[in-house]
Amino acid sequence: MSFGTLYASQQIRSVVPASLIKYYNLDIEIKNKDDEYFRLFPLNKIPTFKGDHGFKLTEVIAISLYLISLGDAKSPLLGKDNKEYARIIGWMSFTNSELLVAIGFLIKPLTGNAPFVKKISDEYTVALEKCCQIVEARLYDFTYLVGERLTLADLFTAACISRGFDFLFGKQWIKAHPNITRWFKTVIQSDILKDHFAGYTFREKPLEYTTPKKETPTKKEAPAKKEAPAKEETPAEEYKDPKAKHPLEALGKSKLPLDEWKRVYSNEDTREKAIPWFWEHYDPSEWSLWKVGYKYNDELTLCFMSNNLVGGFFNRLSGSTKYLFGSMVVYGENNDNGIIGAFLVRGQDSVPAFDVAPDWESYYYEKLDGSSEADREFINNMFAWDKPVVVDGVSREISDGKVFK
Ligand SMILES: N[C@@H](CCC(=O)N[C@@H](CS)C(=O)NCC(=O)O)C(=O)O
Repeated sequence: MSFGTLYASQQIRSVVPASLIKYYNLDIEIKNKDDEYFRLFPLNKIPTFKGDHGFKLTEVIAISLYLISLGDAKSPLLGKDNKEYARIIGWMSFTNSELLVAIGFLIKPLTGNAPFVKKISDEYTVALEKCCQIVEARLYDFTYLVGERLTLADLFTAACISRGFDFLFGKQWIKAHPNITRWFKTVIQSDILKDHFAGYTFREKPLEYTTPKKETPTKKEAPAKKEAPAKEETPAEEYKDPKAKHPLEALGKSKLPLDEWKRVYSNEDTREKAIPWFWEHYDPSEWSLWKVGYKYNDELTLCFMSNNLVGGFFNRLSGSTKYLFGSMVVYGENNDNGIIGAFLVRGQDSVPAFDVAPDWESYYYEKLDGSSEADREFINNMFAWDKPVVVDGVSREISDGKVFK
């Protein structure tokens, strides 16, 4: 009997619910956000659960407890008595609203999801260390958070703290926190988490924020080749079913050879050769064209930070490299800029190609018509970066940009 649907993503709070479903072999479909999700869950956070007869759950703690109740209502993961049960909830709440929030504020600037603000970083470095000291002291006295047995609190806290190990905790941190490290290594090898964390490696040094180099777009210069995303730039290692295929694979091979287009674009003069090649080979029955823009331009500050945001978005889109090509520019000046671009997308829908990036909803997607003169001109300009872009009727200079290829 199907119990329902878990809406999950690659973000960290999905790890425990998805791992529980697999461990207990529950008949629950794990899905990315779809139209129904948006209808049912207006807060637009992950994870959420949809059961039968209108049963809905939000909040990772509630969802995890419910999933265990379906798998094994008497599970030792829920503690041996009501005091342990209450402590499990206490630790999970602490992790969800204190520890993970501090980690989140520290890693967002590193992954291009927020501008770097030293004051905020300093504040949360102190807050995170305070949280870690509490956990470290607890684990000095006990094998696990609640006592001598593994509970749901350990699974959830270890999953969340992995984001710290992914980005922030190097060798020195590990030396200073031997109990958290010992406990973390044990918990990620537990039957429930071991598949997700298989082959987990620790970093040598914390990732530090570096001001990205400014790239100046010029008409003739081929945009820099896309480098493989550095581990630290990609908030990967979160829930991802290793066997899951990209949904766009189902569309089969397309006539337009995307790799060849990417080569033509990189090596040939954009206006003279690449753009004519593009329109000669573009087939609207197989591919669609999209205007993609950032939704929160008002919040952007320095141009290089906006460009860094685009870089982070592109890194997180790397799962769709075979199905996407696009170019995004930053227009305007410091404290008055915006992000806009054009994309070629396999299929007729933008969602399957873009929702591989956890931050895809920070952008809007407007379908373009390749047979319309105005839309063609917009696309050509976005590919060539050699003219100002018209946004809301105002012509704006392009200051920076990146190409997804
Ligand atoms: N209070 C919620 C928070 C859920 C949450 O913030 N989820 C993150 C992913 S780990 C999310 O959906 N972020 C997207 C956003 O904030 O827009 C819970 O504990 O489940």
